[in-house]
Amino acid sequence: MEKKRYDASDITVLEGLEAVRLRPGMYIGSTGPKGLHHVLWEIVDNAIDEAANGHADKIDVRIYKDGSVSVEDNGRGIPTDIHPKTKVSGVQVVFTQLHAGGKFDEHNYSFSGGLHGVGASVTNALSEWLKVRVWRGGTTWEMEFHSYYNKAKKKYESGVPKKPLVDTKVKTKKHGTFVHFMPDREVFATTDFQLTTITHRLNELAFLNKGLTITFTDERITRNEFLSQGGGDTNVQLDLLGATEPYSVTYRYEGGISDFVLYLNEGKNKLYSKPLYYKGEKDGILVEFSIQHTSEFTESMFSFVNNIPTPEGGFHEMGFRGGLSRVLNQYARDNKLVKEKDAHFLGDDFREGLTAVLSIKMKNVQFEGQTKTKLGNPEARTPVDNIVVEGLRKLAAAPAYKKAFEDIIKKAQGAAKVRIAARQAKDTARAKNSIDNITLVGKLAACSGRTPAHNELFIVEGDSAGGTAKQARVRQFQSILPLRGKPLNVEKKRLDQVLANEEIRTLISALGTGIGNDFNLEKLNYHKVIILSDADQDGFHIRCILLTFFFRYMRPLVSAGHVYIGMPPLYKVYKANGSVEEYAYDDKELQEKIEKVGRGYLIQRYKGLGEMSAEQLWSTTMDPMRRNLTQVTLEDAVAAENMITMLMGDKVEGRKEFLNRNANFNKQDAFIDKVKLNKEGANEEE
Ligand code: TTJ
Repeated sequence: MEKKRYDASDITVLEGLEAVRLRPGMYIGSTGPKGLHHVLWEIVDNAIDEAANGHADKIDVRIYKDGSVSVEDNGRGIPTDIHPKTKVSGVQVVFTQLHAGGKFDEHNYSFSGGLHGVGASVTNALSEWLKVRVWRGGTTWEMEFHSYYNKAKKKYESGVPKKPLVDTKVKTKKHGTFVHFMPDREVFATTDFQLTTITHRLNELAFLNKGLTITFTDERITRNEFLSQGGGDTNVQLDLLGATEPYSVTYRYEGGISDFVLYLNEGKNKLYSKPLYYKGEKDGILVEFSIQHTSEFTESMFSFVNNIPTPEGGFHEMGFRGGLSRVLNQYARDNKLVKEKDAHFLGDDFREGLTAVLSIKMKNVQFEGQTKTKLGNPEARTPVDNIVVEGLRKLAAAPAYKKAFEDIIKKAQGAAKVRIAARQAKDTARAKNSIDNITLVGKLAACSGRTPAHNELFIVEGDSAGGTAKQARVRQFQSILPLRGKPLNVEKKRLDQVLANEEIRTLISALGTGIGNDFNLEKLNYHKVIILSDADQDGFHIRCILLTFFFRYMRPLVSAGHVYIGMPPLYKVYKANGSVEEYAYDDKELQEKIEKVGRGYLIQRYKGLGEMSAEQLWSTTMDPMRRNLTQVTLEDAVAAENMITMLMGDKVEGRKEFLNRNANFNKQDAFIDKVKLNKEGANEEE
């Protein structure tokens, strides 16, 4: 280390980074996979800002073989001149000065994805090394930082400049910023960047930033490795020319969020082919929305604030819904599409089959809710409402959209009719048998314990496996709900049909939360809801249907991480004399267990849960100490939405292909992969 003098401001700066290093969770939520990706998003956000302000139109993200990652933009470049106040370069300020942005404000940082804005210095503080290159004013600047253990002081020094900012005098016409860093293995539980996590988010960012080109390259994997591992679109075709090139993908959408809507509606029947799109600004809030109706019955709303997803909704969505409902009701009246004496449509009527993307930009954002992904700024409501009204009025006046608006009203009329009929049917049914009143829950074998946080509900495929599970369980905290046959495909049903299904009603009342708008997570009776199905096609289908149901009607249950997939073993490796018994959950593990058991091993392959004894089911699948549970969380609602449409929707081709490709059930199936899985306990840090 070269000797360097630091002035007073440097010292507070370094102390700032030390604080980050000491308590990373305070700044990035966790040191698990989420936190790891968070430090990358901090850097990407800076480049996105530069693009959003019109100074860059290209961003490249690259993962290297050594696990490091870089982000490059073609913007103006971070300022390289000396900051008069701190007496250090702009580059040094950016990477060593903790961003002021409200990180000590309880409401302003989030533990669950979404909220960035703690600044590039946090990434620096949590990196083994970080290198910056700036192309600006015809020359190339470079600077380097590192973190290391200071033996004399017996502590880590974090994000310390290794080289000052230097003008390398390498002449260039280029302008932009390149940041390359290695996340610190001492900090993160894992430093393995996930290709799908990154590509999903980059794709989303490309949708949200019209015309921006984002490329992603992963040098850890070749194109053909990627394709043969089931990546890419449904057409898996080995690429002969680029076979050994690193996997690389480019996202660019001229249509921005309208292209996003088209992407979400892929494979659905659209009422009109061109999404409605409008952008406006009011009271300092930028509002952009795009909508398209399909023949489906459910609503798919994806909202964003400052490019951050807000799956829990909030005031911007309220404004959107209010504006949409008002302007469409008005349109129906003005154009005599409804009779004078007819009742108004309800907002719900206009949102049947609606796919919408709403993206707003505003200052001083407050995130709230279970997962801190709900916009809590009431001042966002009216501007969004007004711009939706203004935009849809303008669009409705254009002859090209006349048919679209008429079809929207027609669809709403259908929805209103069913709503009124369902209400009447429900009122009659409620008198005898209200959902809130079912006390005797079908075939549920309820546990005796009364502490929801300790209780587990196993949803088991089939009566026979259900019977085994009942024998195996610990009655104090484990409940068993056997499902006979297949519960109905909720994707294709209206709410009233879903509620007519007895198995689903049993499930709803067992969970205790209610569904849809009435859903209340606080009433949940079981903090672990475990789907236990066979590792075959039927089991896969049942699992998809249940996840679809949770996704559609109990989404917070999934996003709060209460849903799990139980993983029964596929094989038993044992000796005939009974001296050893080992279980394997996939083919790789099978090989390991075969080696472990040694000569004279025998293999039993389990075809279904029903083949196991109660003792085996307990020890391999139900015992909290030994089982292999996988948590389902909603990391990527968009991917889940698409996957569900493909698996559960009307079009058959994609599904067949998908099922063929994923016929190897030993692997995590791709649906599950899109929804995002964590090993039990893996996210219980912080
Ligand atoms: C600041 O104001 C003067 C002109 O440049 C502005 C700026 O900082 N632009 C900028 C920063 N462009 N790109 C960045 C950037 C890019 C990456 C990849 C990482 C970071 C920390 C900043």
